[in-house]
Formats: sequence, structure tokens, C-alpha cells
Amino acid sequence: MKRILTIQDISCFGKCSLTVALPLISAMGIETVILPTAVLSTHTLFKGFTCKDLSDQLVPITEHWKEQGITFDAIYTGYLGTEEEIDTVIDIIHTFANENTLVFIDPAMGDNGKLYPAFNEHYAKKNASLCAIADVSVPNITEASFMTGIPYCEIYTEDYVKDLLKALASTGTKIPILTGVSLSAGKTGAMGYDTKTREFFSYQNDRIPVSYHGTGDIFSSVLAGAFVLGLDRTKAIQIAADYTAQTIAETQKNPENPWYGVDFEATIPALVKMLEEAK
Ligand code: PXL
Repeated sequence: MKRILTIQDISCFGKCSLTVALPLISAMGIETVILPTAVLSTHTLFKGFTCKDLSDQLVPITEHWKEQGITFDAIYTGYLGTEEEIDTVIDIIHTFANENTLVFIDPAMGDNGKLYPAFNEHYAKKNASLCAIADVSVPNITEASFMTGIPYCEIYTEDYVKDLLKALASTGTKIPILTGVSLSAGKTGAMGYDTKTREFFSYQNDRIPVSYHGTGDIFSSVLAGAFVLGLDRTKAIQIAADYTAQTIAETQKNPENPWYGVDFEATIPALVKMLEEAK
């Protein structure tokens, strides 16, 4: 069985980061090892959230794993709390990654042109140094613009997306994949650039005009899992995008309208079916 290490916070309530990555990647048939960076009462879009930083635990936990000879097929990082924590995570990646380990970085720090409340521009640049050591990085347009310095645009052309991808590639990521990219009216999806073959690749499906929190974490978790399962990059982004879209559609049916996170639990069977069909 393949094994992923995912390094992110636990937001106890709110369906994001580890409470999404752990169930989804496990459902994909991959052993999921977690390294929690902090415990929050909710994610940071709730008012008054509590946060216990666990940075001082990262080194002792990973040293113990090293002693035990534990290895990973992939290391997938998401929301990280502080710049110091990013430095620690870079060290952890250097300790555990070899040429066969997929280093998958989601520099989760903002959306809709803005950084999340806990972050500033300096943090964004630090995240760029983490993406520099990634095999695959998956920023959205907001995160890519903060990391590259290319101004954020709401309305853009395919050339703008390609410029962002090339700028991300020039900082080191081998395969940057931009999420939340709309290449034509009414569509959304992802576009990537493979620095080895110099090819762009993309996948678009119908855009559902609503916004829920946590969809980026869902897309990233499924994409990281799909890569680890050996799916080719186009099939991998297709499954991640289709699963995210199906989950948003499912959430819209929920009369409680949970803005804080999507009903991914209800669509896990559909994900498993998509993976079976892709085999
Ligand atoms: O979904 C990204 C995320 C993860 N973890 C925490 C967050 C957010 C986004 O706001 O606040 C704590």
C-alpha cells in the first residue's frame, strides 16, 4: 500500500485541512500519516477561533519516525501556520524525500485576491520557497500572484495563466498546477505546466456559481492521492476537479447551506468509483 505523509493543521470544526485530507486519502486506498501543525477550534474564517501551535512537536515526532525507519511515497503539505514552521517543514522534506518521493505542496494561504487573516506578504514569499522544492505545487491564482509578484486579476486570458505558471516554474516547482482557473465563460478547472516536457495541460468543467470554504483542500487531497496512485497528470486533475464539482453540487442540496465546508462525505462513493474506472 502506498503511504502519504500530510502536514497541515487540524481545524476541529470546519471541514478543511486534516479533517478532509485524512478521510479522503484513506478512502483512496492510501495509508495516510498525519503531522498536525496546530489545533484550532475552527478554521480561521470563523470569528474568535482558538489556536494551539504544535510547531515544537514537529521535530521530535519526525525524529522518532526516522529512528523507526518510516518512509513515505509522498509528502503533501497544506495550510501551515508560520514562517518558522515552513522552515521546519522544508527540513522535514529534505530528511524524508528521496528521488522516488512525490513532494506535493498546496501553499494554502488565500483566495479571491486576499490572504487569509493569519498571513501577510512576507509569509507568502516564504511559501514560495517551499514551492521551490516541490515536484507539484497547486496554488490558486491569488496564491500564485502573491508568490510571483504578478498582480492578481479577476478577469484574465489564457496567456495570463501561462505567465503565472511559467513564473512559478522559474522559482523551482517542477509541475506547477494553478487551481480555480476559468479558461472560458461558465467553466472552471485547473491548468498545469510540466517543466520537463514544456507542455501545458488543463481540464475544465462547468462552473457552479457558488463559493464554499474547503474546496481547495478537497481538490488538493484527491490530486495528491491520484498522483500517488500513478494516474497520469491529465486524468489526475480530471478526477480531482470532477470530484470537487460533484461535491459542491451535493452541498447545494443541503438545506443547512454549510458555507464553512462542503459535504465531501456524501460523495466518497463517487470518488472510489471514478478511481476504479480509471484503473
Ligand atoms: O482551507 C484552508 C485552511 C486550512 N486551515 C485553516 C484555515 C484555512 C483557510 O482559511 O483557516 C486553519
